[in-house]
Amino acid sequence: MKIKYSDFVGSFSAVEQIPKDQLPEIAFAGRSNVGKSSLINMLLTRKNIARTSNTPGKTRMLNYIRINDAFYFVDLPGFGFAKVAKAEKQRWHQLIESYMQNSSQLRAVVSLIDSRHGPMNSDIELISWVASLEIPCLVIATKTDKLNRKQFNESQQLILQKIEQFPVHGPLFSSSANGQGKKEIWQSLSTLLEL
Ligand SMILES: Nc1nc2c(ncn2[C@@H]2O[C@H](COP(=O)(O)OP(=O)(O)OP(=O)(O)O)[C@@H](O)[C@H]2O)c(=O)[nH]1
Ligand SMILES: [Mg+2]
Repeated sequence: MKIKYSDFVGSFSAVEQIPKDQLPEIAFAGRSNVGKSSLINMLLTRKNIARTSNTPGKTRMLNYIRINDAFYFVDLPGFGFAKVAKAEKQRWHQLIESYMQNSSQLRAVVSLIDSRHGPMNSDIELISWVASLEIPCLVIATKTDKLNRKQFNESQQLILQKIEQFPVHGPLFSSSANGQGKKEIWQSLSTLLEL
């Protein structure tokens, strides 16, 4: 897919506020710090259109990025990070849940997993829940630049084993540091967006 332009549209803390122009949406979900915002930047060849941080908990709202005036990427808050206050975590969780249940334009959820750790319980919960909503799901394992070949093979085996029971696409593997996976991910997203 050729990216002509991408614009940051806004951050929304309630589903009632999200854009209503009927463009299809792809949402990026996963644990805090897994690399959701970094992957969006990598895919769009932008430095910081989705804001990233070393400190988990950077993304706190539904962040909308419009691409080619044709579709949106939605950068979601992360889950599972211990240092965020419990009430705040609950609020993010509810926001993600209500978004996934109510956005009529959501075409697929990209479930990001850290390739060094494999799927955690919270990742499996998300995948299973997205499947129960009958929303297509693409699994992407991030940060492959941190693995050697042996670790990469092990990671691939482990992820395949843990997700095979779910009706998901992937796993694909990515590195926002060296661009690995960009082409394959765009191919998969284009299919999911029917573009
Ligand atoms: N080496 C390496 N580092 C990465 C990669 N992707 C993300 N990071 C780093 O991981 C940290 C977290 O990245 P973010 O993209 O902000 O993670 P996030 O999932 O959006 O986090 P929250 O918004 O807090 O939920 C940053 O320090 C990134 O530079 C990758 O592919 N390789
Ligand atoms: Mg983020």
